[in-house]
Amino acid sequence: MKNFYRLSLLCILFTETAWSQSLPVPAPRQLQWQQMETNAFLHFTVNTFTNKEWGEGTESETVFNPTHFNARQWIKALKDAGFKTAILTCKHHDGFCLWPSKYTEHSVKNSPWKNGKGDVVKEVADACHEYGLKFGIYLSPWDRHEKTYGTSAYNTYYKNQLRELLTHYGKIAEVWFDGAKGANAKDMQYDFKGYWKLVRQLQPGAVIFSDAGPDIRWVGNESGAAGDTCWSTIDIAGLAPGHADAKYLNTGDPDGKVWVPAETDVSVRPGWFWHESENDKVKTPQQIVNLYYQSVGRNSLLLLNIPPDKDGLLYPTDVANIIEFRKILNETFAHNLALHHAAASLTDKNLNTFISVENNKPLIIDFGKPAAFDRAMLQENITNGQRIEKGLIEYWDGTSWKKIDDFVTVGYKRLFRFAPVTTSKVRITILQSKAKVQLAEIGFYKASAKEEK
Ligand code: FUL
Repeated sequence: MKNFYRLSLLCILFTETAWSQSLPVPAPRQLQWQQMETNAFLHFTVNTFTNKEWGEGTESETVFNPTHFNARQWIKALKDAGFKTAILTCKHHDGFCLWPSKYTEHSVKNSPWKNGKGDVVKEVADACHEYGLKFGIYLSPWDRHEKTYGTSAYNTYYKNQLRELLTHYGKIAEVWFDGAKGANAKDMQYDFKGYWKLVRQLQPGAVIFSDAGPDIRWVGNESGAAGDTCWSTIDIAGLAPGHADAKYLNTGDPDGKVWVPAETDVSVRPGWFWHESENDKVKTPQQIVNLYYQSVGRNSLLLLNIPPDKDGLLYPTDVANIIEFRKILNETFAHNLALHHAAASLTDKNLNTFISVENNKPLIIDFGKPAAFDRAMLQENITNGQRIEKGLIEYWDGTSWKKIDDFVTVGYKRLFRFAPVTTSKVRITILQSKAKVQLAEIGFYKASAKEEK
Protein backbone atom coordinates (compact mmCIF):
# COMPACT_ATOMS: atom_id res chain seq x y z
CA MET A 1 0.00 0.00 0.00
CA LYS A 2 2.80 2.31 0.99
CA ASN A 3 4.40 1.72 -2.40
CA PHE A 4 1.11 2.43 -4.10
CA TYR A 5 1.01 5.91 -2.49
CA ARG A 6 4.60 6.50 -3.39
CA LEU A 7 3.91 5.52 -6.95
CA SER A 8 0.84 7.77 -7.17
CA LEU A 9 2.81 10.67 -5.75
CA LEU A 10 5.54 10.10 -8.28
CA CYS A 11 2.95 9.96 -11.03
CA ILE A 12 1.39 13.25 -9.89
CA LEU A 13 4.79 14.90 -9.68
CA PHE A 14 5.75 13.55 -13.07
CA THR A 15 2.49 14.66 -14.69
CA GLU A 16 2.76 18.17 -13.21
CA THR A 17 6.38 18.51 -14.37
CA ALA A 18 5.78 17.04 -17.82
CA TRP A 19 2.68 19.18 -18.26
CA SER A 20 4.34 22.41 -17.30
CA GLN A 21 7.56 21.55 -19.10
CA SER A 22 5.70 21.41 -22.38
CA LEU A 23 4.64 25.03 -21.93
CA PRO A 24 6.74 27.55 -23.85
CA VAL A 25 8.89 29.71 -21.57
CA PRO A 26 10.86 32.91 -22.23
CA ALA A 27 14.59 32.90 -22.96
CA PRO A 28 16.53 34.98 -20.41
CA ARG A 29 16.85 37.86 -22.93
CA GLN A 30 13.05 37.88 -23.45
CA LEU A 31 12.41 37.84 -19.72
CA GLN A 32 14.76 40.77 -19.22
CA TRP A 33 13.16 42.66 -22.08
CA GLN A 34 9.63 42.27 -20.71
CA GLN A 35 10.64 43.68 -17.36
CA MET A 36 11.80 46.94 -18.97
CA GLU A 37 8.07 47.72 -19.43
CA THR A 38 8.58 51.10 -21.15
CA ASN A 39 11.12 51.66 -23.90
CA ALA A 40 11.54 54.64 -26.20
CA PHE A 41 11.73 54.89 -29.96
CA LEU A 42 13.65 57.76 -31.59
CA HIS A 43 12.65 58.46 -35.19
CA PHE A 44 15.14 60.84 -36.75
CA THR A 45 16.41 61.19 -40.34
CA VAL A 46 16.17 63.47 -43.39
CA ASN A 47 12.38 63.35 -42.94
CA THR A 48 12.76 65.53 -39.86
CA PHE A 49 14.03 68.28 -42.19
CA THR A 50 11.84 67.60 -45.25
CA ASN A 51 8.63 67.26 -43.26
CA LYS A 52 7.88 63.75 -44.50
CA GLU A 53 6.97 60.43 -42.94
CA TRP A 54 8.48 58.25 -45.66
CA GLY A 55 11.47 59.75 -47.45
CA GLU A 56 11.92 59.13 -51.19
CA GLY A 57 15.56 58.10 -51.03
CA THR A 58 16.45 61.03 -53.29
CA GLU A 59 17.00 63.57 -50.50
CA SER A 60 20.31 65.39 -50.54
CA GLU A 61 22.55 64.56 -47.57
CA THR A 62 22.89 68.32 -47.08
CA VAL A 63 19.35 68.65 -45.70
CA PHE A 64 20.42 66.85 -42.54
CA ASN A 65 21.68 69.62 -40.26
CA PRO A 66 20.48 69.53 -36.64
CA THR A 67 22.23 72.70 -35.51
CA HIS A 68 21.68 72.22 -31.75
CA PHE A 69 22.02 68.44 -31.72
CA ASN A 70 22.36 67.08 -28.21
CA ALA A 71 21.83 63.34 -27.68
CA ARG A 72 22.42 63.78 -23.94
CA GLN A 73 19.35 66.01 -23.76
CA TRP A 74 17.28 63.23 -25.40
CA ILE A 75 18.52 60.47 -23.16
CA LYS A 76 18.38 62.48 -19.96
CA ALA A 77 14.71 63.29 -20.68
CA LEU A 78 14.00 59.61 -21.39
CA LYS A 79 15.76 58.65 -18.17
CA ASP A 80 13.78 61.22 -16.16
CA ALA A 81 10.62 59.81 -17.71
CA GLY A 82 11.55 56.28 -16.64
CA PHE A 83 12.28 54.72 -20.04
CA LYS A 84 14.73 51.85 -19.93
CA THR A 85 15.90 51.46 -23.54
CA ALA A 86 16.23 53.87 -26.47
CA ILE A 87 15.90 52.47 -30.00
CA LEU A 88 17.22 54.73 -32.76
CA THR A 89 16.24 54.67 -36.44
CA CYS A 90 19.83 54.34 -37.65
CA LYS A 91 18.45 54.05 -41.20
CA HIS A 92 14.81 54.56 -42.14
CA HIS A 93 13.15 53.69 -45.48
CA ASP A 94 14.89 56.64 -47.22
CA GLY A 95 18.23 54.87 -46.79
CA PHE A 96 20.03 57.82 -45.16
CA CYS A 97 22.47 56.53 -42.52
CA LEU A 98 22.86 58.34 -39.21
CA TRP A 99 26.36 56.88 -38.90
CA PRO A 100 29.26 57.14 -41.37
CA SER A 101 28.78 53.69 -42.90
CA LYS A 102 31.66 52.44 -45.03
CA TYR A 103 29.20 51.01 -47.54
CA THR A 104 27.39 54.12 -48.78
CA GLU A 105 27.87 57.82 -49.39
CA HIS A 106 24.26 58.47 -48.36
CA SER A 107 25.00 59.31 -44.74
CA VAL A 108 25.97 61.93 -42.19
CA LYS A 109 29.47 61.96 -43.65
CA ASN A 110 28.17 64.10 -46.52
CA SER A 111 26.07 66.41 -44.35
CA PRO A 112 27.02 69.86 -43.11
CA TRP A 113 26.32 68.68 -39.57
CA LYS A 114 29.68 68.64 -37.73
CA ASN A 115 31.30 69.10 -41.14
CA GLY A 116 30.58 65.51 -42.07
CA LYS A 117 32.45 64.23 -39.00
CA GLY A 118 29.38 63.47 -36.92
CA ASP A 119 27.93 60.12 -35.87
CA VAL A 120 24.42 60.24 -34.41
CA VAL A 121 24.46 56.54 -33.55
CA LYS A 122 27.63 56.94 -31.51
CA GLU A 123 26.39 59.99 -29.64
CA VAL A 124 23.09 58.31 -28.77
CA ALA A 125 24.78 55.04 -27.75
CA ASP A 126 27.28 56.96 -25.59
CA ALA A 127 24.52 58.99 -23.93
CA CYS A 128 22.60 55.78 -23.19
CA HIS A 129 25.66 54.28 -21.55
CA GLU A 130 26.22 57.48 -19.58
CA TYR A 131 22.64 57.59 -18.25
CA GLY A 132 22.26 53.85 -17.75
CA LEU A 133 19.77 53.19 -20.55
CA LYS A 134 19.99 50.24 -22.87
CA PHE A 135 20.50 50.96 -26.54
CA GLY A 136 18.67 49.43 -29.49
CA ILE A 137 18.92 49.82 -33.25
CA TYR A 138 16.40 50.04 -36.09
CA LEU A 139 17.78 49.36 -39.56
CA SER A 140 15.06 49.46 -42.19
CA PRO A 141 15.20 46.51 -44.60
CA TRP A 142 13.21 48.53 -47.13
CA ASP A 143 15.71 51.02 -48.64
CA ARG A 144 14.58 53.49 -51.30
CA HIS A 145 18.05 54.87 -51.97
CA GLU A 146 20.44 51.95 -52.26
CA LYS A 147 20.96 50.91 -55.89
CA THR A 148 21.38 47.21 -55.11
CA TYR A 149 17.94 47.06 -53.50
CA GLY A 150 15.90 44.40 -55.26
CA THR A 151 18.90 42.13 -55.94
CA SER A 152 20.64 39.60 -53.71
CA ALA A 153 23.59 42.02 -53.43
CA TYR A 154 21.36 44.11 -51.18
CA ASN A 155 21.35 41.35 -48.58
CA THR A 156 25.14 41.62 -48.43
CA TYR A 157 24.89 45.42 -48.19
CA TYR A 158 22.33 45.13 -45.40
CA LYS A 159 24.40 42.59 -43.46
CA ASN A 160 27.52 44.75 -43.81
CA GLN A 161 25.65 47.66 -42.27
CA LEU A 162 24.13 45.50 -39.58
CA ARG A 163 27.63 44.27 -38.71
CA GLU A 164 28.85 47.86 -38.37
CA LEU A 165 26.02 48.69 -35.99
CA LEU A 166 26.42 45.49 -34.00
CA THR A 167 30.15 45.88 -33.51
CA HIS A 168 30.96 49.60 -33.17
CA TYR A 169 28.52 50.85 -30.55
CA GLY A 170 28.81 48.63 -27.47
CA LYS A 171 26.05 46.45 -26.15
CA ILE A 172 22.84 46.36 -28.19
CA ALA A 173 19.64 45.43 -26.33
CA GLU A 174 17.17 45.17 -29.21
CA VAL A 175 17.30 45.00 -32.99
CA TRP A 176 14.17 46.19 -34.79
CA PHE A 177 13.39 44.74 -38.23
CA ASP A 178 10.54 46.78 -39.64
CA GLY A 179 8.17 44.92 -41.93
CA ALA A 180 7.01 48.07 -43.78
CA LYS A 181 7.49 48.19 -47.54
CA GLY A 182 5.74 50.51 -50.01
CA ALA A 183 3.27 49.05 -52.49
CA ASN A 184 5.49 50.04 -55.45
CA ALA A 185 8.76 48.82 -53.90
CA LYS A 186 10.89 46.46 -55.98
CA ASP A 187 10.44 42.78 -55.26
CA MET A 188 13.04 41.64 -52.79
CA GLN A 189 13.63 38.47 -50.79
CA TYR A 190 15.22 39.59 -47.55
CA ASP A 191 17.65 37.13 -46.02
CA PHE A 192 16.06 37.39 -42.59
CA LYS A 193 17.58 34.11 -41.41
CA GLY A 194 21.01 35.50 -42.27
CA TYR A 195 20.30 38.86 -40.59
CA TRP A 196 19.15 37.17 -37.41
CA LYS A 197 22.12 34.82 -37.38
CA LEU A 198 24.41 37.83 -37.40
CA VAL A 199 22.61 39.34 -34.41
CA ARG A 200 22.88 36.09 -32.47
CA GLN A 201 26.60 35.83 -33.29
CA LEU A 202 27.56 39.41 -32.50
CA GLN A 203 25.05 40.39 -29.80
CA PRO A 204 23.66 37.21 -28.23
CA GLY A 205 21.92 39.20 -25.50
CA ALA A 206 19.89 41.32 -27.93
CA VAL A 207 16.23 40.58 -28.58
CA ILE A 208 15.14 40.49 -32.20
CA PHE A 209 11.89 42.21 -33.15
CA SER A 210 10.10 41.60 -36.40
CA ASP A 211 6.43 41.11 -37.27
CA ALA A 212 6.40 37.60 -35.86
CA GLY A 213 9.59 37.29 -33.89
CA PRO A 214 11.89 35.33 -33.45
CA ASP A 215 12.02 37.02 -30.00
CA ILE A 216 9.45 39.79 -30.01
CA ARG A 217 6.38 40.21 -32.20
CA TRP A 218 4.51 43.25 -33.43
CA VAL A 219 1.23 43.96 -31.64
CA GLY A 220 -0.53 44.34 -34.98
CA ASN A 221 -1.46 48.05 -34.83
CA GLU A 222 0.18 51.43 -34.33
CA SER A 223 -2.51 52.86 -32.07
CA GLY A 224 -0.97 51.54 -28.86
CA ALA A 225 -3.28 48.71 -27.83
CA ALA A 226 -2.46 45.11 -27.08
CA GLY A 227 -5.34 42.65 -27.02
CA ASP A 228 -7.42 42.57 -23.87
CA THR A 229 -6.54 38.90 -24.02
CA CYS A 230 -2.86 38.71 -24.87
CA TRP A 231 -0.84 35.51 -25.01
CA SER A 232 2.94 35.64 -25.20
CA THR A 233 2.82 32.56 -27.39
CA ILE A 234 2.31 32.21 -31.14
CA ASP A 235 2.46 29.31 -33.51
CA ILE A 236 5.74 29.79 -35.39
CA ALA A 237 8.51 32.21 -34.55
CA GLY A 238 10.36 34.04 -37.27
CA LEU A 239 7.73 34.32 -39.98
CA ALA A 240 8.85 36.79 -42.61
CA PRO A 241 7.49 40.28 -41.85
CA GLY A 242 4.27 41.00 -43.63
CA HIS A 243 3.21 37.37 -43.43
CA ALA A 244 1.59 37.53 -40.06
CA ASP A 245 -2.06 38.16 -39.43
CA ALA A 246 -2.71 41.35 -37.46
CA LYS A 247 -5.46 39.94 -35.26
CA TYR A 248 -3.35 36.99 -34.29
CA LEU A 249 -0.45 39.31 -33.47
CA ASN A 250 -2.68 41.36 -31.17
CA THR A 251 -3.93 38.51 -29.00
CA GLY A 252 -1.32 35.79 -29.49
CA ASP A 253 -2.30 32.15 -29.61
CA PRO A 254 -3.16 30.19 -26.44
CA ASP A 255 -1.97 27.00 -28.14
CA GLY A 256 1.15 28.63 -29.60
CA LYS A 257 4.32 26.56 -29.42
CA VAL A 258 6.82 29.40 -29.12
CA TRP A 259 7.33 32.29 -26.73
CA VAL A 260 7.15 35.55 -28.72
CA PRO A 261 5.63 38.36 -26.61
CA ALA A 262 4.03 41.45 -28.16
CA GLU A 263 5.62 44.89 -28.32
CA THR A 264 3.25 47.87 -28.56
CA ASP A 265 4.88 50.60 -30.67
CA VAL A 266 3.10 53.92 -30.86
CA SER A 267 4.12 57.54 -31.33
CA VAL A 268 3.62 60.37 -28.86
CA ARG A 269 2.65 62.45 -31.90
CA PRO A 270 0.38 61.64 -34.85
CA GLY A 271 3.46 60.92 -37.02
CA TRP A 272 6.60 58.93 -36.33
CA PHE A 273 8.82 61.90 -37.27
CA TRP A 274 8.80 65.41 -35.86
CA HIS A 275 6.68 67.92 -37.76
CA GLU A 276 6.23 71.52 -36.72
CA SER A 277 2.51 71.27 -37.54
CA GLU A 278 2.11 68.55 -34.90
CA ASN A 279 3.63 70.50 -32.01
CA ASP A 280 0.15 71.05 -30.61
CA LYS A 281 -0.88 67.42 -31.16
CA VAL A 282 1.45 65.75 -28.68
CA LYS A 283 -0.35 63.13 -26.59
CA THR A 284 -1.15 64.39 -23.10
CA PRO A 285 0.36 62.74 -20.01
CA GLN A 286 -3.07 61.20 -19.35
CA GLN A 287 -3.23 59.74 -22.84
CA ILE A 288 0.21 58.22 -22.38
CA VAL A 289 -0.93 56.73 -19.06
CA ASN A 290 -3.83 55.14 -20.98
CA LEU A 291 -1.32 53.68 -23.43
CA TYR A 292 0.54 52.15 -20.50
CA TYR A 293 -2.62 50.42 -19.25
CA GLN A 294 -3.36 49.16 -22.77
CA SER A 295 0.11 47.75 -23.32
CA VAL A 296 2.08 46.92 -20.18
CA GLY A 297 -1.24 46.32 -18.41
CA ARG A 298 -2.12 43.73 -21.05
CA ASN A 299 1.03 41.63 -20.96
CA SER A 300 2.89 43.70 -23.56
CA LEU A 301 5.64 46.34 -23.54
CA LEU A 302 5.18 49.99 -24.43
CA LEU A 303 7.61 51.25 -27.07
CA LEU A 304 6.79 54.95 -27.18
CA ASN A 305 8.21 57.06 -29.98
CA ILE A 306 9.45 60.54 -29.04
CA PRO A 307 10.93 62.04 -32.23
CA PRO A 308 13.74 64.62 -32.01
CA ASP A 309 13.07 67.92 -33.80
CA LYS A 310 14.90 69.83 -36.52
CA ASP A 311 17.27 71.44 -34.03
CA GLY A 312 18.33 67.97 -32.86
CA LEU A 313 16.52 68.18 -29.53
CA LEU A 314 13.47 66.55 -28.02
CA TYR A 315 10.70 69.14 -28.20
CA PRO A 316 9.72 70.79 -24.85
CA THR A 317 6.05 69.64 -24.97
CA ASP A 318 7.07 66.03 -25.60
CA VAL A 319 9.59 66.15 -22.75
CA ALA A 320 7.14 67.73 -20.30
CA ASN A 321 4.41 65.21 -21.18
CA ILE A 322 6.52 62.08 -20.83
CA ILE A 323 7.88 63.27 -17.48
CA GLU A 324 4.39 64.05 -16.20
CA PHE A 325 3.22 60.63 -17.48
CA ARG A 326 5.78 58.94 -15.26
CA LYS A 327 4.86 61.11 -12.25
CA ILE A 328 1.20 60.14 -12.56
CA LEU A 329 2.05 56.47 -12.93
CA ASN A 330 4.33 56.60 -9.89
CA GLU A 331 1.59 58.28 -7.88
CA THR A 332 -0.98 55.64 -8.81
CA PHE A 333 1.25 52.73 -7.96
CA ALA A 334 3.00 54.25 -4.91
CA HIS A 335 0.93 52.48 -2.27
CA ASN A 336 -0.12 48.87 -2.60
CA LEU A 337 -3.06 48.23 -0.25
CA ALA A 338 -2.25 44.52 -0.26
CA LEU A 339 1.13 45.15 1.38
CA HIS A 340 1.26 43.32 4.76
CA HIS A 341 -2.15 41.77 4.06
CA ALA A 342 -1.03 39.08 1.64
CA ALA A 343 1.89 36.64 1.49
CA ALA A 344 5.11 38.68 1.43
CA SER A 345 6.14 37.08 -1.86
CA LEU A 346 3.07 38.61 -3.51
CA THR A 347 4.01 42.21 -2.75
CA ASP A 348 7.82 42.13 -2.83
CA LYS A 349 8.04 43.34 -6.45
CA ASN A 350 10.01 40.22 -7.28
CA LEU A 351 8.71 38.22 -10.21
CA ASN A 352 10.53 35.07 -9.13
CA THR A 353 8.97 34.77 -5.69
CA PHE A 354 5.46 33.43 -6.02
CA ILE A 355 2.76 31.36 -4.45
CA SER A 356 1.14 28.40 -6.17
CA VAL A 357 -2.61 28.80 -6.56
CA GLU A 358 -5.04 25.96 -7.16
CA ASN A 359 -7.94 26.53 -9.53
CA ASN A 360 -11.22 27.40 -7.83
CA LYS A 361 -9.52 28.00 -4.46
CA PRO A 362 -9.99 31.74 -3.91
CA LEU A 363 -7.18 33.77 -2.48
CA ILE A 364 -8.68 36.18 0.04
CA ILE A 365 -6.96 39.44 0.95
CA ASP A 366 -8.28 40.99 4.13
CA PHE A 367 -7.23 44.64 4.49
CA GLY A 368 -8.37 44.61 8.15
CA LYS A 369 -10.40 47.79 7.61
CA PRO A 370 -12.29 49.37 4.72
CA ALA A 371 -10.01 50.57 1.94
CA ALA A 372 -10.88 52.52 -1.23
CA PHE A 373 -9.30 51.62 -4.56
CA ASP A 374 -9.96 51.58 -8.29
CA ARG A 375 -6.96 49.77 -9.77
CA ALA A 376 -5.73 46.20 -9.43
CA MET A 377 -2.67 44.37 -10.68
CA LEU A 378 -1.76 40.72 -11.15
CA GLN A 379 1.53 39.20 -12.29
CA GLU A 380 2.46 35.63 -13.08
CA ASN A 381 5.90 34.15 -12.66
CA ILE A 382 6.31 33.90 -16.44
CA THR A 383 9.77 32.35 -16.03
CA ASN A 384 7.79 29.10 -15.96
CA GLY A 385 5.35 30.06 -18.71
CA GLN A 386 2.01 31.80 -19.04
CA ARG A 387 -0.51 29.63 -17.24
CA ILE A 388 -3.66 31.56 -16.32
CA GLU A 389 -6.56 31.00 -18.72
CA LYS A 390 -9.45 32.45 -16.77
CA GLY A 391 -10.02 34.21 -13.48
CA LEU A 392 -12.07 36.60 -11.43
CA ILE A 393 -11.54 39.45 -8.95
CA GLU A 394 -14.30 40.16 -6.45
CA TYR A 395 -14.90 42.38 -3.39
CA TRP A 396 -16.94 41.78 -0.26
CA ASP A 397 -19.84 44.22 0.03
CA GLY A 398 -20.73 43.17 3.60
CA THR A 399 -23.20 40.50 2.47
CA SER A 400 -21.80 38.81 -0.62
CA TRP A 401 -18.95 38.74 -3.13
CA LYS A 402 -19.37 41.15 -6.03
CA LYS A 403 -17.47 41.03 -9.29
CA ILE A 404 -14.82 43.69 -9.93
CA ASP A 405 -13.60 42.18 -13.19
CA ASP A 406 -12.84 38.92 -14.91
CA PHE A 407 -9.99 38.08 -17.21
CA VAL A 408 -8.56 35.50 -19.56
CA THR A 409 -4.82 36.22 -19.66
CA VAL A 410 -2.46 37.71 -17.08
CA GLY A 411 1.09 36.79 -18.10
CA TYR A 412 3.79 39.26 -17.12
CA LYS A 413 1.32 41.91 -15.92
CA ARG A 414 -2.37 42.57 -15.96
CA LEU A 415 -3.83 45.91 -14.82
CA PHE A 416 -7.49 46.54 -14.11
CA ARG A 417 -9.25 49.90 -14.00
CA PHE A 418 -12.71 50.10 -12.46
CA ALA A 419 -15.05 52.47 -10.59
CA PRO A 420 -13.87 53.06 -7.00
CA VAL A 421 -14.74 50.33 -4.50
CA THR A 422 -14.59 50.60 -0.72
CA THR A 423 -14.26 47.27 0.99
CA SER A 424 -12.28 45.42 3.64
CA LYS A 425 -11.87 42.22 1.61
CA VAL A 426 -11.13 41.12 -1.94
CA ARG A 427 -10.65 37.70 -3.45
CA ILE A 428 -8.90 36.42 -6.55
CA THR A 429 -10.03 33.14 -8.07
CA ILE A 430 -8.28 31.28 -10.85
CA LEU A 431 -10.94 29.38 -12.75
CA GLN A 432 -8.87 27.74 -15.47
CA SER A 433 -5.17 27.31 -16.12
CA LYS A 434 -2.68 25.46 -18.29
CA ALA A 435 -0.71 24.30 -15.25
CA LYS A 436 -0.68 25.17 -11.56
CA VAL A 437 -0.61 28.95 -11.41
CA GLN A 438 2.43 30.71 -10.00
CA LEU A 439 1.14 34.05 -8.82
CA ALA A 440 4.08 36.43 -8.41
CA GLU A 441 2.53 39.79 -7.49
CA ILE A 442 -0.82 41.29 -6.62
CA GLY A 443 -1.73 44.92 -6.02
CA PHE A 444 -4.70 47.16 -5.21
CA TYR A 445 -4.32 50.91 -5.62
CA LYS A 446 -6.12 54.25 -5.64
CA ALA A 447 -5.39 56.02 -8.91
CA SER A 448 -3.69 59.41 -8.92
CA ALA A 449 -6.22 62.25 -9.19
CA LYS A 450 -4.28 63.32 -12.28
CA GLU A 451 -5.30 60.22 -14.30
CA GLU A 452 -8.01 60.74 -16.90
CA LYS A 453 -11.43 60.61 -15.32
C1 FUL B 1 6.42 51.47 -39.76
C2 FUL B 1 7.21 52.49 -40.60
O1 FUL B 1 6.74 52.55 -41.92
C3 FUL B 1 7.05 53.79 -39.88
O2 FUL B 1 7.65 54.86 -40.58
C4 FUL B 1 7.66 53.65 -38.50
O3 FUL B 1 9.05 53.44 -38.61
C5 FUL B 1 7.01 52.50 -37.74
C6 FUL B 1 7.64 52.21 -36.41
O4 FUL B 1 7.04 51.33 -38.50
O5 FUL B 1 6.30 50.25 -40.32
